[in-house]
Amino acid sequence: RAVLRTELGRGCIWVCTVVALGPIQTSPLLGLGTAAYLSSCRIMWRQKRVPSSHCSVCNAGGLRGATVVDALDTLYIMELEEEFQEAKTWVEKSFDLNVVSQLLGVPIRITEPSVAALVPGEWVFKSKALELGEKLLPAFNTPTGIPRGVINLGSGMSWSWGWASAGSSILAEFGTLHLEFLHLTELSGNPVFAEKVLNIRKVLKRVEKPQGLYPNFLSPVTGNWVQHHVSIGGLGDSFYEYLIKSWLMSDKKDSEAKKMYDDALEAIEKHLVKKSAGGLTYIAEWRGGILDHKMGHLACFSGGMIALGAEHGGEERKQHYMDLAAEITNTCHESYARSDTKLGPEAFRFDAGTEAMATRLSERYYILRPEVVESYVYMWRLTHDVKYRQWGWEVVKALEKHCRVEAGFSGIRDVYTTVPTHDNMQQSFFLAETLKYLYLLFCEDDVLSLDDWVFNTEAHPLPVNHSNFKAKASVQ
Ligand code: DMJ
Repeated sequence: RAVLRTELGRGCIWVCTVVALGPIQTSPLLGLGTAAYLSSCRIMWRQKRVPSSHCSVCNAGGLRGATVVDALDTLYIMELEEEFQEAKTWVEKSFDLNVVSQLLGVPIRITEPSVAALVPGEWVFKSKALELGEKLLPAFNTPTGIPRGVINLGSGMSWSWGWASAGSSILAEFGTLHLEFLHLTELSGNPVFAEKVLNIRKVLKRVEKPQGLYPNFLSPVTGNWVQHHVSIGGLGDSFYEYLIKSWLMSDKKDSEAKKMYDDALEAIEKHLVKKSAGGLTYIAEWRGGILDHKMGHLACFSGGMIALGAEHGGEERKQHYMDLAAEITNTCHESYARSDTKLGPEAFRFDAGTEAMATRLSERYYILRPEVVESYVYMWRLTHDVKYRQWGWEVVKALEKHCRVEAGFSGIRDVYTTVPTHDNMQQSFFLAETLKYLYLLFCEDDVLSLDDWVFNTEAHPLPVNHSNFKAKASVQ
């Protein structure tokens, strides 16, 4: 490992090495992150330019430098000390929070709470996190307390996405604040953050749910659904993830979150989970009662989520959900295995004889997304079935072969051709999530143990909270 770090420290790119895939003791994979980090972020900071041919996205969710911020804890976990210190200095001196920002994109990417937890002495991260938390609060000033999707962090003005029907807020956005905001209350002792997200939960509990399902669009004015599109992929995904993770982060005290998760999963299984003619289990989307037999790459996180929730059910229930999690993860692996690049498309379908492949040109791209390897990590940690490491290693090889570019890693426009065209974007979640999950897949289980840490939807670890957070919030 030390050798690898030295190599990586010299700017060596991607160390392809023979990895013994079998035993749990397999040495940690390697600091994959440095390739992306060194070439993209250093180019951006030091030379003050991003090569146009291999542009790295250092902005996300409206934040300049999102890649740097998003990568912080990955650098720390990979023990890349020099890079971590460099990134920390940048956060301290140059990270500007006064920008127009996406409500979801910001808190999930801000690694400060994670880093503050990982490195308790690093208070620069704590103060930045709290500053950001304060700046997000005006978005909650709506009749229901459901925040709007976009906010100017400088002025405090907020508004809904232009594309969201009838000024609605998005389930995966306002439903993906819970972990971060509770942690902000923990960090600051200020109950206001917990109050805001507990109020969101209250609104969601109260509103009638069609067939027990949660549609993706809710009015922040009336607190009613605006249209009936249900998806465990884009627009809905992380809301479900945060229910089960809220329970885990509360050290299993937050039984309300667990109940909401259990009920939601039961409705999803009843109405959306299907099996293809070829025997692949998938989760369809639902549009006012009509099923769309499509699964997005984003929905592939659900294998890991269901496995994580299954760990805590009774024996029979646990086995049932572990089987479901394994089947969904297998389907997502099939979407990779059936492509020429061995990387998966943005969405794949199960209709007209198609199984786990994209049928539309517009769905053939891969933008370095993490969800499939995310599920491999949870499945590996919870079953120790070696196939999950083998599948992860297939991804490592495919990334190296098809996505590696001069300045880091790039998405590709078509996974079904072996001469793919690069999109010249390195999304910030590639460092935050994809590389971190690949790294953890080959680590021992006690590196960020699932007993002690909960990963937020951007793979930033937050500590399991052993105190009773609800006592700190005054919401009835
Ligand atoms: C990440 O930014 C987060 O995981 C988010 O919840 C949705 N997915 C992207 C990466 O694909």
